Amino acid sequence: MTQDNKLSLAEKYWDYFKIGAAVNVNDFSGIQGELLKTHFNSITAENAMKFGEIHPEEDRYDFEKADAMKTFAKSNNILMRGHTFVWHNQTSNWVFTDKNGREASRELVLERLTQHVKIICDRYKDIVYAWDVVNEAIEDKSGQQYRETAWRRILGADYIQTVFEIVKAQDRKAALVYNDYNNEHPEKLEKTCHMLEILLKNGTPVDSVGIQAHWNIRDISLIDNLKRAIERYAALGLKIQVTEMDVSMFDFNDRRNDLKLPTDEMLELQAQVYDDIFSVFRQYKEHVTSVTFWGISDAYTWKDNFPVFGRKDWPLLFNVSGAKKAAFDRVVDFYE
Ligand code: 9MR
Repeated sequence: MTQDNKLSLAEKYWDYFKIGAAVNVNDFSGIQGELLKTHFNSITAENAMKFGEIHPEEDRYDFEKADAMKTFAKSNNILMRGHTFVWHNQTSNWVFTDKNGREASRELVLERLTQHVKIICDRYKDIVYAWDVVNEAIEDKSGQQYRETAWRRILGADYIQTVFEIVKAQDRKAALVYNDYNNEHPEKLEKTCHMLEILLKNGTPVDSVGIQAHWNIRDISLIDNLKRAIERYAALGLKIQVTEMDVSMFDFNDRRNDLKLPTDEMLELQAQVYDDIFSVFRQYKEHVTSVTFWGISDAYTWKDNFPVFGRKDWPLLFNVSGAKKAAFDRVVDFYE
């Protein structure tokens, strides 16, 4: 198969959904920058817009990185996803602490969150088309519905609805997303639908489910699970955004750390899995509105440090030199 070298992933998927990548500020030049400009029409800050990064102290915001992202996006016709407002990670303790060092009251945390959301929305809503409003609020442990977090403890059991309403009041246009990992797995899917049904029944302004899609090449249930999940979420009237996709070479429980390069068998299997996944996304294009990779090329991926610290992984469509992998060719090889 010959591929046009200039073929753009985002252009190929123009009539389907946006194609995004998670970025850091050093991605805007060199090979990563070229890949972004050619193949992507959406970016998500991998870290720069998380609460603790952009608002490290009560009276101090650090907009530098997020502003640089917005500038890059604007000059290249790219839109942004806003990631993320309410999460149990990467949120500074000051948010939950009062001036006497005690746990802050509900009223104080609400006031701080509202102010934070207002400032971020005012600054970025001209370019942000979707906000990850609440991230990873479902508990992984069997039989438990919600993750116990400071947000939930302080704001109360209906905090998710409250947070969506706060964001809606500041940005009436962007899609508001509930984002999580493994939410295509049967048990977490049930928990997520349970939560969403309650939210929708109560009139919560939630528009989309974010399926993070931290996947791997060995998961034989993936495609069935994915189809079922998309159908369930769509049946609730919600759109689906694929928010953090990568397809690791390693099963989650595989702690091997002896490979310098991916094997041919791995690369071929990865190409097949990506092919299958994108066929599903295309099949459900009425419901899927964006597909974001959690990185640009294998030159840098958070998977290099998770779940095995320092183990190289190769989960994306471009290799460590920025060249297209077999997976890329398969993802763009369709005529419909
Ligand atoms: O990729 C992010 C990594 O650089 C950070 O160290 C980590 C900190 O928690 O967060 C990673 O991104 C996460 C994302 O924000 C939410 N879903 C899971 C992602 C991978 O851990």
